[in-house]
Amino acid sequence: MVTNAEIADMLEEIATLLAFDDANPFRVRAYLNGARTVRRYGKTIASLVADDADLTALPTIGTDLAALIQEAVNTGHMRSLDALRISAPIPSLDLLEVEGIGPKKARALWQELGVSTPEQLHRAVLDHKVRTVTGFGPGSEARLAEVFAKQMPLKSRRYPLGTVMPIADALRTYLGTCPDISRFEIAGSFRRGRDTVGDLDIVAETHTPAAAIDHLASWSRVKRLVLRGEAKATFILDEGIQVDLRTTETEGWGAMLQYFTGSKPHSIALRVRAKAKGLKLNEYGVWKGNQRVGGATETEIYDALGLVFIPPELRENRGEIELAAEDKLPILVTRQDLKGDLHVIANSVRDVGALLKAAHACGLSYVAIGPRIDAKTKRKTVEDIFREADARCKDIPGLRCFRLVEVGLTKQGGLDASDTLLEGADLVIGAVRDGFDLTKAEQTKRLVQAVTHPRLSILSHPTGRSVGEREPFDVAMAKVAKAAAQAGTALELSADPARMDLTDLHCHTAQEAGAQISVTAEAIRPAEFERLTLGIVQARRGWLGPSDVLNVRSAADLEKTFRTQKTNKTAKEPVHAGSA
Ligand code: DGT
Ligand code: CA
Ligand code: CA
Repeated sequence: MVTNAEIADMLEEIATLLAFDDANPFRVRAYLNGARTVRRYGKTIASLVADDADLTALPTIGTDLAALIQEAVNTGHMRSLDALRISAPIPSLDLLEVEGIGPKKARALWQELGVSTPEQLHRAVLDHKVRTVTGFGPGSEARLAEVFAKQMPLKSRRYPLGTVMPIADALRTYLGTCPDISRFEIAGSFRRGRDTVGDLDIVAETHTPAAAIDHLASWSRVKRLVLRGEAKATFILDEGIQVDLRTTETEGWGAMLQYFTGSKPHSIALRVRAKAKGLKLNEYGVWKGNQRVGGATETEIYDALGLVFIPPELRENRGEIELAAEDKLPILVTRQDLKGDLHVIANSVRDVGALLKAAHACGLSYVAIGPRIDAKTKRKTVEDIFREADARCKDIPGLRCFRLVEVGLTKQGGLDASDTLLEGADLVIGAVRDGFDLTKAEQTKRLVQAVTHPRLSILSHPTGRSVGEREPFDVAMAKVAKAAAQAGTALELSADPARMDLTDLHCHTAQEAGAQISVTAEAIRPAEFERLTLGIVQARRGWLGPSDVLNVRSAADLEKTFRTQKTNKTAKEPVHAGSA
């Protein structure tokens, strides 16, 4: 299926290629606006097309763009883009990936040197050929040499946020001991809370940049210093992860932090906005002519651009800038909002006590706890765990325990366990454990069937994702979420760093369909409740507010909900029964 992002990329590429061709700027803008609409549209455009919806009803989408989008959904291509690629004044857009190369420079490099890829450009820089090209000189050639030197340890992999967290903590502790650094922040995708990060980007406030760089260079966990400039440096840590350090003066702290936090698309959109206001935004501040009108804090930057402060998790150019202009940003859920965790796994009586203590110690006032059930699970095991949970819970004032069983789903979306195993459970969680290779249609049908099952309270691992190993499978999430909302079943966001399922975008889709999300640490060991912070960050990236999250609700409220599900739902026909 063609995703919104892919369609938006195609439209953007058309805009870029047209810009190369000196096309009418209004035409270029029309494609860019269309791309933005598609990118930040909450539902899958492909499903709109499948439903024969009128795309021109969307803002900024006229008949031409609608036809292109339809073509992309139906064929995976836009023929006019293919044609542009052939006729464009440069053979590819790859050069634009190089820092400092825009359309004009890329065209000059192609026309005057025949250079069209970053590799060819690197060679031309080393041969000192670039300084002769229109728009370049020895200075810009040297800057490019620096860019390539920095890119040498190519970011070959991305690291799950959960893996990076302890490294980041150690780094923070170490930087905290540096007398030359008055303040610092880990910026980049880490600060935006992406579930994987390519590297760590540190912004450090200092009056003595060289000393700050020396300090980090002498950290025991730094394997080597890759690049050193006056105000910045790049390191590789023992784990292989890259660290970029940028230093700043106090007056420019906010500007540098904003710049280095990104995302790039967010920052580019801010720059366009600055320009429209007769201002200029760069990593040193917001400027009116030669005068700096903002830069000490991020709030100052956003304020100068007529925006309220935008939380880092939202900075992806998915519509947050437009909302910030109207002071209509969503209120985002916080860790403090969470009152409980509804998916705590105890597979044996032994595990129960420590898990309950840990849950209470980290401020939760309720948990749902119980075993993962499979074909070998005995009724007695489940009963023993339930009894233990009831008994231990009584010893912890202020903690309420729900009895939980986690069962697998069949490929048809039924529960893969006998009814007797579910007896006595306050809630049943259905987990996708297999069947990752079903077609999109089969998967959608399966999950719709599952969420409408009378006994199901929460759907776990809704897209079968495994971070870095298995992409979320293809499923019409909007449909599943809508069915879940109707049936009163929640979808889960597991903060297990290896899962992080639902993704941020899927959370947003679920929210728009009106479904509740259960944010869980999926703890099986006491220390794992800490993961809830990772889950909250991802929920915020999905624009979720307190009212979208099931375990923000009180224990009393949930008790009522689960009781109704247990009684009513058993009697009620599932909404889509018989369609399997
Ligand atoms: P990552 O490391 O791949 O997970 O993603 P980021 O977002 O951390 O990207 P990174 O480390 O390449 O750069 C850190 C931030 O610096 C990025 O979010 C925005 C800013 N930045 C980097 N390159 C550019 C650029 O060419 N233009 C602009 N406007 N900002 C840039
Ligand atoms: Ca980064
Ligand atoms: Ca970086």
